[in-house]
Amino acid sequence: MELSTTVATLEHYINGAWVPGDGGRIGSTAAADQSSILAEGTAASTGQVAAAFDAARTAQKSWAATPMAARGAILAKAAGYLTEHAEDFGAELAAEEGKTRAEGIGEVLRAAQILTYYSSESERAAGTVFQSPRAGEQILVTHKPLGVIGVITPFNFPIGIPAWKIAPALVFGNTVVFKPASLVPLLAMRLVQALEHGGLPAGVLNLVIGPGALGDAFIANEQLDGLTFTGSTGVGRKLCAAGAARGIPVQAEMGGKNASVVLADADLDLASEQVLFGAFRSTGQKCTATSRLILDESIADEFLAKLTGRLAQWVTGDPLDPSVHMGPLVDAKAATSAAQGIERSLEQGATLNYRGQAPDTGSFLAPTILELPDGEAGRANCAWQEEFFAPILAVRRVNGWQEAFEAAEDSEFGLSLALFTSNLALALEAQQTLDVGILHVNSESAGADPHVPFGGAKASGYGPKEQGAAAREFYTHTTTTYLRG
Ligand code: UN1
Repeated sequence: MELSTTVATLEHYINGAWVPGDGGRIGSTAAADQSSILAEGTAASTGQVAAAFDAARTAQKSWAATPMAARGAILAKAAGYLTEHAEDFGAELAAEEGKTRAEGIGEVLRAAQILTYYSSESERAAGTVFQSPRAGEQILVTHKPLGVIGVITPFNFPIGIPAWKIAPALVFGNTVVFKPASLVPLLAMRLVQALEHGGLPAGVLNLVIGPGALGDAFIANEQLDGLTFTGSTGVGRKLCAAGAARGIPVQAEMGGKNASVVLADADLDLASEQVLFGAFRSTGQKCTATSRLILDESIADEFLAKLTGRLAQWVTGDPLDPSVHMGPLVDAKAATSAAQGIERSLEQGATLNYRGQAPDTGSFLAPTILELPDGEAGRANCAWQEEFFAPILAVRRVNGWQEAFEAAEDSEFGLSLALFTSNLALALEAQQTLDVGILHVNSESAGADPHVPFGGAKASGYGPKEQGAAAREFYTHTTTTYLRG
């Protein structure tokens, strides 16, 4: 199947109608060539953001009064629509964002799976009854929607992350105003179309597309009852502070600088495969990607030989070509900034362990492994400390698990950690002592199942975790009722 050559029209979805924006011209181009226009239109104005919030407010009461099972049924129908269109939407996603077609299709199916999960959540959600210390009384804890939720999402999972925020928001009775990353508006439209197809009433979900500055209009809008955000730590912290100042909850999923730790007793074939996937799938553009590699000195050379041997088989190129393993970065700006990161790291004493092949055009970057010097110089290297969001892996060598764990903790971030060992006691030690939100033992650092909590520690996360039953904590608040007959 080839990608359609028609240029999609970008429109906003406000109060159940698709409308052009009142703002300036916007569009999206193919990540790979930075020139083929995939979608174009006009940005939403701040007035349209306000109209979207008003529509969400008006729709909220009757949406909350709609039986949860009926809300769930809409999500289930939307999931079916996405599954049916997974091939087409997945190819669009790959073209717009730069991940491979297989990864794009996988992400559309993942969004469908998330909608299905939250549809079924509508049959499970319950409150709690407590015993009372007083005779003739029961204490009930019931959950109510927060109200109107703002959803602000990044470019790297253009449908997966919106699905995992919007689905729980809706099923728990909230209405939504959604602003996707302006680089990838097409898949945001596809998700909204799927939910519209599912039968969502007008005003329940509103989509506004435009520059990052529209986010300021979200946090300032007086109808906003809660905001969920995924993106950089800098923007996330600003939003958290602004939310706290006006007394509304903000859930922020922010940066990562995730380590893979390979200990002396690890299965090196398995570990080298999983580190390859963790570091280089989706061109390293995941907050859960492996960007730090900690190797026990005794196996370091052997491990690196296995990893670079695998990497040498990888083809970087057109994301729509089925023989390609890694596509471009999302745009030329991202590629330039990552290439500058490599240069700075080399200037700070890193050595180039491996650099693969990639097309020599704007948004591509060859997979790169940097080996960092011992001691303080390695710790301080920018490739160890900064999130590049690119296919760049920084390596340090250590002696023994204590040094390895210390190195893993040496980051302001605490999202995900992959530990490769055959020693169960060390896996449990990591679980008990390392400050990360997600621990993978003998599997890659990326990935998240819809039914389990997702989120990080330290600078990686703020507020309740996402996904699974954890999502209810953010999207609802509780009333505790002391009930006497
Ligand atoms: C994954 O690892 O499959 O922005 C999901 C991100 C994360 C999602 C990671 N919020 O990359």
